[in-house]
Amino acid sequence: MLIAPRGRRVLLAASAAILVTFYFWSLPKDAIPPIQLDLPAAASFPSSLPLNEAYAWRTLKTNYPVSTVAPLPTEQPRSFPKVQAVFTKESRSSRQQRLERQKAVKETFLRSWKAYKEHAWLQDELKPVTGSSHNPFGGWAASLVDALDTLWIMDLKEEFAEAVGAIDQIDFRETTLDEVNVFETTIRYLGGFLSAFDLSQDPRLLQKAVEVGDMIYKSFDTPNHMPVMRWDVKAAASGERQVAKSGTLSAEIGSLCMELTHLSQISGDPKWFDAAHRITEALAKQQDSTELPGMWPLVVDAEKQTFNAGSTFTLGAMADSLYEYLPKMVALTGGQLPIYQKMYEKAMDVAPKHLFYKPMTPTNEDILVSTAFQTKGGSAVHGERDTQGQHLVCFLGGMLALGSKLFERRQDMQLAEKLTNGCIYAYRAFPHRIMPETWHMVPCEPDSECPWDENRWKKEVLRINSMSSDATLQEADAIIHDDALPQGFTKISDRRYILRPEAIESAFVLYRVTGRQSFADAAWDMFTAIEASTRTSLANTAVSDITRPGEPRQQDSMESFWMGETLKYAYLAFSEPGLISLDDYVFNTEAHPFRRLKP
Ligand code: DMJ
Repeated sequence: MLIAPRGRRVLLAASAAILVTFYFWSLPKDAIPPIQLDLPAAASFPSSLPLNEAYAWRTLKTNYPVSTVAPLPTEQPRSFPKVQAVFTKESRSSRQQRLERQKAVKETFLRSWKAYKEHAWLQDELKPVTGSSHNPFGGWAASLVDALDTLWIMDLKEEFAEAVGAIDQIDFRETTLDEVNVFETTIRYLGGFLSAFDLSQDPRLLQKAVEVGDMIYKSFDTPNHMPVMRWDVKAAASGERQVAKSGTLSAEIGSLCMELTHLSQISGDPKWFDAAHRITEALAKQQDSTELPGMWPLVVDAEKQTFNAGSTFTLGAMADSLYEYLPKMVALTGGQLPIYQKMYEKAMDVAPKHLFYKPMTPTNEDILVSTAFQTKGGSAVHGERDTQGQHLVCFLGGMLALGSKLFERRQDMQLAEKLTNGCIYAYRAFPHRIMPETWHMVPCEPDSECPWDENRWKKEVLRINSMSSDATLQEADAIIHDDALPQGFTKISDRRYILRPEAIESAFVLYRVTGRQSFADAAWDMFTAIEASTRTSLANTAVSDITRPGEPRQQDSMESFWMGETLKYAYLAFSEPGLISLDDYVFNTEAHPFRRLKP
């Protein structure tokens, strides 16, 4: 069949693209010459970094070049008030108890690490029941990369050396996925390499950080330079034009700044900082014009760069780390970018009033829960606060404690304690002493003493479970019984516990910030409860229902944050306070500590 000239050109171009793509994705690993890095001394960042210009993600043609690249700020970093409490000398017995606890966490970590090594080496995750593996994060060894800095911090230097020795087998030019999550790739992989580099100064880690950074940078190659967060990586690799997505989660697009800025700080190449800073500027510009001014909606439109249209507001799932990164960016950059403090203070001036509630409890606990807020008719005036609490939002106490110290917002310290105590309370309320993913409680009436009222609890159980208005309290009793609701809880919408870190994270931060032993004890209670309910013959697993007595059903899943976050925070809660001091380091949302820029 004759092919018309234009058709033939298209066909030729298509075949060429396929060939290039095939070549690109099948390049042997040793085709990339090793990078010779001329690394700086630990205390300073270099002004330039020799790079492997031949690296595939770097050599791809840019479809939408940026006209100017914002330079990294050059202002002298400033000092901030101390974040950590002054710890007094501990007694012999407390020291002994602390070290025993620390040892127990390390043993749990080592079991998981050894099982990963034996059954899932270089895969993303171990399946801790069957001893198999799977690759939901690209197949780039997510668990290994996420755990690198934990190995270093736990002084497992041999294991660390072995793991770093294996990273040259990770190839970001190949993947098992069609769609890559740019946020997860950034916080787990880029965050993991950067932190391990900060701690060890091993150049191979920086080389890897640059490789994954180059891949991530390609996701910003769109007409408005906003990233494609759920990314067709193969289309991008073949040179196809791409646009950012209209439905983008605010947490995903809003929390790339720490990792990309730190990569620029270390490498001296400002392109990553520039890419992230464009997002920050757009968020800052629209912060006051949302339906709840000061906060951003849960879902934003990255294609049109509209960050102020939407009616759901939360500090929890899907928005969380957008807020978390605001004070953390200030800590990371030594205050070189005051925009982050402004954004944070505006958001935290608004959030407590609309999102926090005190739940009614039988013991009238002075605790808080953070939930979501829904605006009505385009404004917050007739908006409605939800009642859902979540495990994911338990990071919040730690964030508020950090912000309170950095910016001398004394009122926030109380909120930080009450929110953290809310999470500790919820852990202790359930039979396995672990909080499930999501649940509901009864909010106290504003300005009331909030004494325990059994009937009010039961009526709320009926309401939230959509029972008819004439349903009886006996019917509420039946729901409470069937759904195994602890007193004060009205519904459990997601009964899983999937080895998440957030509650132990805030207990750790509050311990370091206040110096109060009760927070370290709470971290210990959480750790022992988790260990008891999730241990398998190999490692630890997510469980499908943590809310009923009896052995929880195992889900055969161990996400990389178990070794990357949960066990790291647990270990640090029982370490000398100088180990990864919050005055020297700031954690990304995947618990990877980055060195803070200091005067
Ligand atoms: C982690 O991957 C990160 O903390 C992220 O911000 C959300 N939560 C998970 C762990 O629960």
